[in-house]
Amino acid sequence: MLKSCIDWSMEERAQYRQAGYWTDEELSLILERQVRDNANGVAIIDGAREKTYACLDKASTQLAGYLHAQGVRAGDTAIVQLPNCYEFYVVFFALQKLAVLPVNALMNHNQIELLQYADALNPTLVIADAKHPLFGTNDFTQTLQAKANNLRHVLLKGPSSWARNLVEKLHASACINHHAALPFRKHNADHVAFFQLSGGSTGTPKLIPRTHNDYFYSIRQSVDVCQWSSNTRYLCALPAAHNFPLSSPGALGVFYAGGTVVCAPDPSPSSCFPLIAQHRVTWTALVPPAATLWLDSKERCHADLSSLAVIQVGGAKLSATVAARLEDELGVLLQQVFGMAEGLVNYTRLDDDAWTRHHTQGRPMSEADRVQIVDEHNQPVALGETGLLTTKGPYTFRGYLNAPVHNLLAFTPEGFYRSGDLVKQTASGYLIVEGRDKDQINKGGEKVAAEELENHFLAHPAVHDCAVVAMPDTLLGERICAFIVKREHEAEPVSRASLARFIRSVGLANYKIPDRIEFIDVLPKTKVGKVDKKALREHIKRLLNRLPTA
Ligand code: OOB
Repeated sequence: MLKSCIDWSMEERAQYRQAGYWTDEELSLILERQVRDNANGVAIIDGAREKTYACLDKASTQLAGYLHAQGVRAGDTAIVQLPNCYEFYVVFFALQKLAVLPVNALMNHNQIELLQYADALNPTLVIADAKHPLFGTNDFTQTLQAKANNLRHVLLKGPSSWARNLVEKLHASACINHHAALPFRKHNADHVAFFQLSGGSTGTPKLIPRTHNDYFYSIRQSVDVCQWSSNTRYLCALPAAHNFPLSSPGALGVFYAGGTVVCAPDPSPSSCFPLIAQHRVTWTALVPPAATLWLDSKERCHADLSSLAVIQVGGAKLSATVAARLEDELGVLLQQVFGMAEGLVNYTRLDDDAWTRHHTQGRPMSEADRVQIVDEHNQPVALGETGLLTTKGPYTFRGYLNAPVHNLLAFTPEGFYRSGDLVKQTASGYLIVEGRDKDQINKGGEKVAAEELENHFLAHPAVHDCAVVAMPDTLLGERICAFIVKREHEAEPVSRASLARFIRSVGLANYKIPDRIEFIDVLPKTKVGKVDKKALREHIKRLLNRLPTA
């Protein structure tokens, strides 16, 4: 099942190996190398805890040993939902050592999202946080088990009345015996290492298989572009599971370079500024709204940010004004990062001129990245013209898990992934993101598929039709607006408040809850009969600006 979703041709595989992009190394080797060369280097700072590479390695081996003793085996799948903390990385490497394939859910994912992942993966194992509302009792686990009949093991970080404690399993001396007896063996680096989450534009989110070979290359190449070393002290403030802080170069890049990850609970100035000062942080990664909050924060006057050399910003379009302010007012270098969990990552380079750093979203990180900007007929547009970004390369995936129909649409006939972004390219190969041609809302870096929300609204008896669109927002860039056509002749007229309560009750991640609900008599249609979302975006803009509607 898993192999069938990855489809690099034999020629490409041979070419990537020959060029040195694919080295047939597993991700767990990142840690193994540091244990050999830098065992006492501090890998992770999490609150008062400072963990060396030796500790991280030992804890992940112990956890792998424990899980193996429980019957968890190579090829099994897992759902992991942990906050930014030491245990996130222990679990990541433990599962890599065992060749168990996890999907790392975000902490703000709720029952709908976790059930979708359970449906897609039929996991053997769930590792989550006891403090998450879903795991306070075992009710939700039973619901998960009804979807995933393989599910046999639940470990929770923190005390729980009903599940085993993850942290105890990292320290239990009994594990040491398992450690000695562990049958770790070399795994095939062409195989899937884990699944990334797609931002999605369809009703159900898609899982992105990432192989050891492709992901390892993206980490090495990112470290090279960013010139990281064992002196790098990286503040992980965005959700640890996201591709940006995990591998661009992110925490795995830090571990590859032998530096230190400092865990922040969130990207707010009040969480981050003291950590930067205390641990002399040198790099961090933010989404645009967090960068604006940093600039406008009162705490900035008293904060010591002098160690911070570079702030990376990505996940959504950064305005050139905020870009310039970041450098001027915080005294850092800005690096724009335009990436996607599916693969391709673009960086501005550290020696780029100010115009390039402020006005472009960078260029592909690898010479092997192939980028074609095309029109709706898949024909390349002229240089400098806006078109659809399509891409192919040694670390860009070749198909979502178990989604053959969607995959036909997601790739060009030549196997280029259609990212759904509207971009133009400068003469020197830099990309400028101009917009989007996918049915998605980008709420300050958090992606919401319109169709998923529309399907939930349509399940309400008083809703006849629904369309979800982005509306402009000064801080987040975009927020979510749901246009609702009420069903005629309903005995009880439905109110905005009751629809808002309904959508909150279905169990979606909070960031997907619409910020505004508008009633409309009929959804406008395009000439070919599709819902005219452009007209709806204009309509909500006029309402926001209190202009007369068309
Ligand atoms: C990152 O990954 P995803 O998978 O959450 O989202 C990818 C999408 C892109 O297709 C694009 O629509 C948007 O997010 N995006 C940007 C952007 N970076 C991502 N749009 C404008 N400017 C940017 N700088 O968001 C991601 C993955 C790895 C590194 C950085 C970001």
